[in-house]
This record gives sequence, C-alpha cells and structure tokens, in this order.
Amino acid sequence: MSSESETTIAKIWIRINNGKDIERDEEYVGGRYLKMKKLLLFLCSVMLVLSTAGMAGATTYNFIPNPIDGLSWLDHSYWYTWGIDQAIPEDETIQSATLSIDNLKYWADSGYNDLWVDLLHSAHEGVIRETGSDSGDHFAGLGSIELLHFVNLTTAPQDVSREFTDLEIASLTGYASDGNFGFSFDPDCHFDTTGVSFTVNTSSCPPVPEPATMLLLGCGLAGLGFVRKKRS
Ligand SMILES: [Ca+2]
Ligand SMILES: [Ca+2]
Repeated sequence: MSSESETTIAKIWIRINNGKDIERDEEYVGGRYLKMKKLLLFLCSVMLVLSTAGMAGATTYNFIPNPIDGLSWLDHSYWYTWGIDQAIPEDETIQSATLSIDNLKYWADSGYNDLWVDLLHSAHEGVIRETGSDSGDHFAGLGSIELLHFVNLTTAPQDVSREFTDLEIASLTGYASDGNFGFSFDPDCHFDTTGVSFTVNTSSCPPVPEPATMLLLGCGLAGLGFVRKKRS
C-alpha cells in the first residue's frame, strides 16, 4: 500500500481515538505502523460480523397441496382437509399469511351453493377427502376459524387472495407451534379450481452476538490500546 494510503488509514485511526494525537500519528511510519493497519482491518472485520449478526432476517414459506390437484375438484359428497407439517422456528415471527385460490368457479350455470374454507389447528398432512354431505360448514365449532364463505358462486372463474388479519396470524402462530396446522374445504355443491397455495412471511429477531465474537472484539480493542501505550 502506498504511503498516501497509509496516511489516510492513520487519519481514520486518529479520529476514532483522539484528535489531540493527529500530528504525531501522521508522521508515524514503518513496521509498527503496519501493525496498526492490521489491527484496524481486524477490528473492521469484527464490526462487520457484529453488524451482520444484528440484521433482521426475512423468510417466505410457500405451500401447495399434496397431491397438487387434491383441491381442484370439490364435490358436495365430501369434505376435504389439507394438513401442513411445518414448524415456524422460535426466533421467527409471522408477519403475513395469504391463502390463494386460482380460478375458483361453480360447476353449473345456476343453483344455490355454499363453500366454506377454514383454518384448522391440526390436520393430517396432505389432502384428505372424507365422505360427508351435511348441510352447512362441517368444521364449524371444531376449533376452526372461518376464512372464506362463498355463497352462490357462478361459472365465472375468480382468483381469490385471502390475507390473514392480525388476529388470524396470532391463531396461526399458535396452531403451527406444534409443527402442524391445516385448512378445511367444505363444498355444499360442486366447484373447481386450478390451484391452491398458502404463503407465510416471517421476520427473525436479531440474534445476540455470541460470546466468542465479543471476546474477539475485546482482544482487538485491548491490542490497539497496547500499541498506543507502547508508542507513547
Ligand atoms: Ca357441508
Ligand atoms: Ca397444530
């Protein structure tokens, strides 16, 4: 590195420490000066590690039914559950959650129809179809949360995007805490879709710097102090 660059680093060092030493440090050259540069680089590296560790992270989870077409034809003779095995790590907080249904439509030109979609605290992994055609939402009152209730849909396909409210996010957080939650679809008539998906966005808390990192920083500062003491 050129002596000009070395002088620049010396000035940075002086600003960090003590403005009164400016003249003496600018004149300082040679082997001991190189030690100070190495220490500065070392300290910068440690600070970079600390600043990176303090940054919040964001994670997106995307879920699709298994099998993928398990919810493409909804028949009034059945009700359906879609269980998802996913634990949200303890240091992550759910920020948003969205259930999407593509091209949802009623099968016939007209006719009275209902379709309920609920959030469940637990459900067997994947899409399960059970025989049942009772009138109304079969899952109501079973610890479920009603997310969607369509009445008299038509054959015109529509894309549905259902954002969770803060209250629903809190419920989802509780439901998923054991690593499993799900959805129910209860059709009182026939419907079809071309795709269903669920997306969860989380943020993670900045982790506390590990003791080893703090020890490294402490050693670096002590080293700088030692060099300064030796030079004075
Ligand atoms: Ca029903
Ligand atoms: Ca659960």
